[in-house]
Amino acid sequence: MIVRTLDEVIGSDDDVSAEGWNSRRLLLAKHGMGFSMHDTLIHEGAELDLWYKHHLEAVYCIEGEGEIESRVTGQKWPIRPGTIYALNEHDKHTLRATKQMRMICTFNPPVTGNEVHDADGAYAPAPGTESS
Ligand code: 9YT
Repeated sequence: MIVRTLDEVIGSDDDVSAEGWNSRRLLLAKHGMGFSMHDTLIHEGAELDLWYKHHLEAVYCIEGEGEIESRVTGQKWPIRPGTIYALNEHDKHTLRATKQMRMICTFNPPVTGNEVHDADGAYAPAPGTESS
C-alpha cells in the first residue's frame, strides 16, 4: 500500500510549477497505478491553453472559480467546487481562473513527474507509448 500526504509532496521533486500553476503530484507513473493524481493550484488570473494530445485528463475542482472553454466547439462552462471535466477526446481547451482554483487532476497514462507543457499545451507521451 502507498500512503502519501500533500505535506510531504510540497517542496519535494514531485511539486512542479510553471507559469500560472503549481502541481503537487501525489501519485505518478512510478507508483504503478496506471494513472497519476495531482493536487493542482491554478493561480488567480491564469489563462492556460492546453491540449493533452497524449493523455486523457479528468479534473475535479474543490476550491476557487473559473471557466473552461473548448477550443474545438467554442463552448464554455463555469467551474466551481464540485465541477468535474474530462477531456475524453483529447480536447483542445482554455482554462481560466477568476479565483485561484484547487483541482484534483488525474492523467491516463500517468505522468512521470517532471512534465510541463510544450508549445501546444501538451505533455510528452509516456515512455513506450509514443505513436506515429
Ligand atoms: C488542469 C490542468 O491541466 N492544469 C495544468 C497542470 C496539470 N493539470 C498538472 O500537471 O497538474
